[in-house]
Amino acid sequence: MVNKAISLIGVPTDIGAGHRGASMGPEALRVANLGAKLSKRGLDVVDRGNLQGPLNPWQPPHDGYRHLPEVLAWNRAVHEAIYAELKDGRLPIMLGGDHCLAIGSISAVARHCREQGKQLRVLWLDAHADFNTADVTPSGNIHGMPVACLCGKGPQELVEIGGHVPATTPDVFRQIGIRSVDEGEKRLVRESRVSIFDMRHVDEVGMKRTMEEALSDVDDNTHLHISFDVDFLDPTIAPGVGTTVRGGPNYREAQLCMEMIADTGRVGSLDIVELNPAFDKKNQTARLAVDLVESLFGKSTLIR
Ligand code: Z70
Ligand code: MN
Ligand code: MN
Ligand code: MN
Repeated sequence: MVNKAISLIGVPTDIGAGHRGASMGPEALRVANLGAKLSKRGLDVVDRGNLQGPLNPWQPPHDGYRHLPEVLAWNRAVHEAIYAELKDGRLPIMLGGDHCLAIGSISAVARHCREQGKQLRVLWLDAHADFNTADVTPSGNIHGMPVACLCGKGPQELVEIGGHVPATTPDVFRQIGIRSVDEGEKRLVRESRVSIFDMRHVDEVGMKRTMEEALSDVDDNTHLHISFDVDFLDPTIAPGVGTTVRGGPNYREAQLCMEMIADTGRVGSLDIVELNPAFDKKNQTARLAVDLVESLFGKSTLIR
C-alpha cells in the first residue's frame, strides 16, 4: 500500500528552463485543488508551502550552462527538504518548477534508498530524455540535463549534491513518452543504455505493454520515484508547458499509465514539473495534472 502521509513542497523556479513561467506552477496546482483531492482519497496531506531560492537572472549560458549557481542553490534546498521528508517516513510531492529540480529530489531519494537498502526505480514521464551535457546542449538550459547529472555527467557541484557520486546509475531509469532528443544527446543516451520507451514503442505495442515492461522488475523492496514532466502529455490536452512536442500520450493512455503505476503500490515520491501557467488556458493543464495524480494515488475508473 502507498504511504498515506503526503507532503506537498512547492519549488517555484524557472531558472533551468528556456521560457519564464514554470515558477507559477506550484500555485496553479494548489488552485487546481491538488491537496484537497488527495485528502479526499484518504491520504493525510500537509502542504509545506514553497521552498526559497534565487530569482531568475535571465542570463545567457556560461561555459555551457545557464544559471548554474542559481540551479545549485535551488537544488540544495530541494535535496535537504526531500531527504528530511523521506527520513520522516513521508511521501514528498514536488510542485514544480522546472525539471532541473529533479537533480535535488532524485539525489535525495537515492540517498534515502541506499540507507534503507531499497531498490530505486525512476519512472521518467517526459517528451524529452533530459540527458544533455555542457558539451552537447543546444540551449545551456539545465532542465535538459538532470538525468545526465544524476548519472555523474555534469558540473561537479551538481553531480556531488547528495554526497554520493554518481547519485544514481542509468539502469534505475525507465523513460516513457520520449519523442524529442537532441543529436548529441542521442549518442549519450545510447552509450549510457538508459531504458527508453519512446512514443514509437508506445505506438507499436500500446501503453499497456509499455507499462508492463517498464514496471517488470518492481518488487516489494522497490521505491518508485515518478518524475512527471507535464510535456509528456499530448499538447492538445496539455497546452500549459513551455515546450510542447506533438504526438504524446492522449488522455486515456496517460490515465492507464498512471493507474498501472498505482497498481504496484510502490509509489514513494513524485515530481510534477514544467507546468507553465503563462501558456495555459483557464488552468486546464494544472487540472489535468491533478486528475492524473489522483489516478497515480489509486483513483480508478475500473468497475470490475
Ligand atoms: C532540449 C534542451 C527540455 C523540457 C525542454 C529541451 C529540453 N533538449 N526539457 N523542456 N522539459 O534544451 O536541452
Ligand atoms: Mn567561465
Ligand atoms: Mn523534462
Ligand atoms: Mn520535457
